[in-house]
Amino acid sequence: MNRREVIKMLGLSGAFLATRKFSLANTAAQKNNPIVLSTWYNQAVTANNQAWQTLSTKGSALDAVEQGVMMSENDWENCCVGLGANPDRDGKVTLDASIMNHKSECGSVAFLERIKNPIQLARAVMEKTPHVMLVGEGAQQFAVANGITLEEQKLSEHAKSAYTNWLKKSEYKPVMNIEKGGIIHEPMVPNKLENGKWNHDTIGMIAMDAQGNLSGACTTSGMGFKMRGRVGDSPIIGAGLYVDNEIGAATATGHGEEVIRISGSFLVVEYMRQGYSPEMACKKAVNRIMKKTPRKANEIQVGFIALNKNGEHGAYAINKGFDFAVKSNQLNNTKENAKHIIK
Ligand code: SD4
Repeated sequence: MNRREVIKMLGLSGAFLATRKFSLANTAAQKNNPIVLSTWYNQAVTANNQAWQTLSTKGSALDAVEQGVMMSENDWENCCVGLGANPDRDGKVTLDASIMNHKSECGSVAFLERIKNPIQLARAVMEKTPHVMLVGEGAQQFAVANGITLEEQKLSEHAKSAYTNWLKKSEYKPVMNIEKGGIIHEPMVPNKLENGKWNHDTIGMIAMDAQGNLSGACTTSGMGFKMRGRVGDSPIIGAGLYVDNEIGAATATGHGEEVIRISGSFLVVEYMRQGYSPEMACKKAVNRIMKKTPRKANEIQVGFIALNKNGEHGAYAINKGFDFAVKSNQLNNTKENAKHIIK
């Protein structure tokens, strides 16, 4: 073998070693380094803390996200998740939820009434039926058949006052979702704002567990005062939520119609598959919305959060005011403000 051949051979093995090192580094990042992030800081902290109890004790990401988002569903004061949330324009609370695990198994429920924890029912659809999605009365029947009690149909005090207020004009005009300090979401309740405890909007949560597996969950009452029967992006796999255990996970919040139009969360994961960072993948999906929507940027808000297989996370929104929280061994529920395309 001459010198040139030796160098060539060394070069090749160098490249091989570099590749090998990279994949080992990735593996190290995935394993034993759980992470969870969820949308809208004000509710995300409580939800992440709950999820962390599972993740930090080597539980599965699936259990973690289910338990985590249930904190918002159980919060009667939450404007936009669970039975205490704002009703549709007929005064009925209808809920949407979805869940997806590392095996690409998924389940969802939509247009669901009188069920306290839609996310549990979505998981039951995933685990106990041959289907992915159940809606309305059928979903309710399935819940009852599984021993879930139907709750009384009533509005929380804050939802009642928001609805009474809304009825004065009865206009369906969703405005941008922006956390405290920004433009106020129409159904916001003044006393919650004064307390500084406002819980904002849909909760979408994505997590990686100590085994390096990904899962996600998303649950909401949808847009306040929507038409009866309206279903948003949150229960639509690929729109409000998507997980591919080889690549990453993503979830969305904001105007669901805009997210559905571009299969938003699926698109974010596909951009990560192409090699984009989670933040850049979210940005490209947001840009896609702006390219396709007939609406003006200042009329709509959509935010995505994403997590890749290396445990890296990121987010992007159309407008400012989208906050989320991240919890891991290194990050203790840090509040992150998503970058936004409209300055
Ligand atoms: C929906 N995407 O039903 C939900 C609502 C939401 O922040 O996320 N609002 O369209």
